[in-house]
Amino acid sequence: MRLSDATLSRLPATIARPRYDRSAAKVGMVHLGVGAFHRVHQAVYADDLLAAGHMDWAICGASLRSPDTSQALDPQDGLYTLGVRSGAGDELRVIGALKRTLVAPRDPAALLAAMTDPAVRIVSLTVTEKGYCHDPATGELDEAHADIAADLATPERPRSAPGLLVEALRLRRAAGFAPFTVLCCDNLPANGETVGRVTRRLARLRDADLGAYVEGDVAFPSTMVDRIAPATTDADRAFVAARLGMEDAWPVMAEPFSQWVVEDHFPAGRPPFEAVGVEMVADVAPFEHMKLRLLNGAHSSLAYLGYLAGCETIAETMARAPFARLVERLQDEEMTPTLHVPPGTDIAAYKHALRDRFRNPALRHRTWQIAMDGSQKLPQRLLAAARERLAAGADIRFIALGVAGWMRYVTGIDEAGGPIDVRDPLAARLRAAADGAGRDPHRLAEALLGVRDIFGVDLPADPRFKAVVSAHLASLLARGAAATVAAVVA
Ligand code: CS2
Repeated sequence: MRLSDATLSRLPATIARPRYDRSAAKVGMVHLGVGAFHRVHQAVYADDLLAAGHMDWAICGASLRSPDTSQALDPQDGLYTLGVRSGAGDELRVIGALKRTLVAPRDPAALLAAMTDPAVRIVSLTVTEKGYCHDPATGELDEAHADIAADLATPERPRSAPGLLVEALRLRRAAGFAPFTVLCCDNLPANGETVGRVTRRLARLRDADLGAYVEGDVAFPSTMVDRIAPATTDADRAFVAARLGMEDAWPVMAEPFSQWVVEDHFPAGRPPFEAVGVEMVADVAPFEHMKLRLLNGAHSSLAYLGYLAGCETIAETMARAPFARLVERLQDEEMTPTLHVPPGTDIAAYKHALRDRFRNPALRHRTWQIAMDGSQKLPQRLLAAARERLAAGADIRFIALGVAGWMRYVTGIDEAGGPIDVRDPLAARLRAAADGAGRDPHRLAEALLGVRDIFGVDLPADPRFKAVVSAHLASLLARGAAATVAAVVA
């Protein structure tokens, strides 16, 4: 038996499920990038909206690459299980907000038609940092990107996220429909502004008039999104099937915590997000900095250093006292002083809760998963704060340790001499830089700091930055991550 509309009533009574009439729900949002994060976060808020009777806000979810999600969820009528895991046990809930799933490369016309439907007033995105085809150091559109070149050559068959947005907006305008609002839900700095910048630029490269339209008429509110969601494993699938008494081809797992802060700028209209716990604010920046630097900055540091020290998960890394101490010192001494704490936030309690979330023993969030795509993550997670502190003449030794951990990691060789499966759009370049430099820490630091897309031109030119990063890297190469972290936090 498989989870679907027809089998919903046969679920055990303990499993929460949609109690609304799914057939009456209408698609009001198209989402690009219907992966695990979307399904544990935005889709759950949408499910709450539908349950509260706001029936115009179901989601049509699209994958931009792989057909896997659609193949798993199509036979299930878009239904899937959310497993919320904590030390206190697991709670399962079936989510009904995904009305339809599409696969962009298989049928781009169907996706563009969905995005052009006048009932759709929001197009949201979680396509990961690299999906925006921007230069991570400057935030500008990477005009040399293969997908952008392709989308300029055949704009009516777009394959990049910015290409899809531009073509759908053009079609809506041609049909006389109001534009949708673009809602970015990725961990980018000033995410709305960044997506707006690349979308406007691409529209302008297509034609000046379209560029002016996107510039003048389309809103790109910024957001801060937060919920930890490890990749689903076969063990999770088996566990969920046993509890449901039926198969679910692709359940998703998450922690209990969830937060969504959204800039309240939706000229095309929006659901009553505040009714389901979304914080609607005028300025997201303080929330975004707090989250990217305290959570993601610490997460990436733990991922590289923990992986090197032989830890499979974040919880395992946090169980080692020096690593937990590093998180505390990084957050308290170097990151917090760079923040404007959002009004109403108790920052000490926020950090305390964060560290508890990292310790969640039930989550099994792999260090290798978080280590992915470091070239796209480092600038907003670690380097922005480093720049501000260097400008103020302040110490950066804990931030620099995360950066050095990343450098050691992208050499592709672990501490036992085995290979590391480095996943990064720049992996080949990083590996070539590392191989060319050999194991001399100064040459290695110098070679990797030369990757401008990550470090820009200012950081490599700052002797203080280079000195502290190379000193950490020397220790990582000579003594390994565990001993280095212990020495730095002592
Ligand atoms: C993580 C994030 O994989 C990663 O890089 O740092 O996905 C993190 O779990 C989320 O941002 C939490 O909201």
